[in-house]
Amino acid sequence: MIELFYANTPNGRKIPIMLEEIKYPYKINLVALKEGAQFDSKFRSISPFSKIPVITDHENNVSIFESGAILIYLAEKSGKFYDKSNRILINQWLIAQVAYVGPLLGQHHQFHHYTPGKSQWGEDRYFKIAKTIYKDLDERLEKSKFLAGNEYTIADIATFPWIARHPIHDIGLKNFSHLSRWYKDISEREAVIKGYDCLNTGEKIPKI
Ligand SMILES: N[C@@H](CCC(=O)N[C@@H](CS)C(=O)NCC(=O)O)C(=O)O
Repeated sequence: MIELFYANTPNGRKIPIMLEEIKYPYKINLVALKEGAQFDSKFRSISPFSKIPVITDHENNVSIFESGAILIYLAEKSGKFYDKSNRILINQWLIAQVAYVGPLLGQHHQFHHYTPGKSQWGEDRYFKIAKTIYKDLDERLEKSKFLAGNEYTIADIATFPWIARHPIHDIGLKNFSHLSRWYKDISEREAVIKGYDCLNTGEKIPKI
């Protein structure tokens, strides 16, 4: 049994999607971020930066923080979505997501969506970067079916929930035909639909 410490944010959603894809049973512990539950000392003992997601794998008696590390752990354990012969490429696209795509789109969320009017500089800067990320992903997906080649991998699982925030990005996903094709394909996967709504609240993946 995997215990998942979760909130329904883009980083959070990566993990139930992966768990559904590999068909592992899991139990969700909701971490109420708005109420500051991430700063609880018990939670901090498994998450030193006070962030979700975290998993505890009771079979191996191990807890793992950082979404990329969790995806790699689950991929190695299940033998899925992390083909040994393609790891150089998968690692690049996975690390690009956790180190660049996520954090920078996250800043765009903050300045453009959550605190508009606070800083024109911040709004302009991260809007421009977010548009560049869309363009660069689109260019990649023109050449490649999935981010790391022909197969769906943990790099796609990591990136998808960030693009699923496209309605608040105001960039126009539909204008990026290759990124849209990739998004639509992934959003129709049964495991992705289930993992996205892992709290069973009827939440739907935003359409293009
Ligand atoms: N690099 C981390 C980022 C995790 C992260 O930023 N989680 C956010 C939610 S998406 C969080 O827990 N925020 C709570 C806080 O900052 O207090 C990962 O990929 O797991």
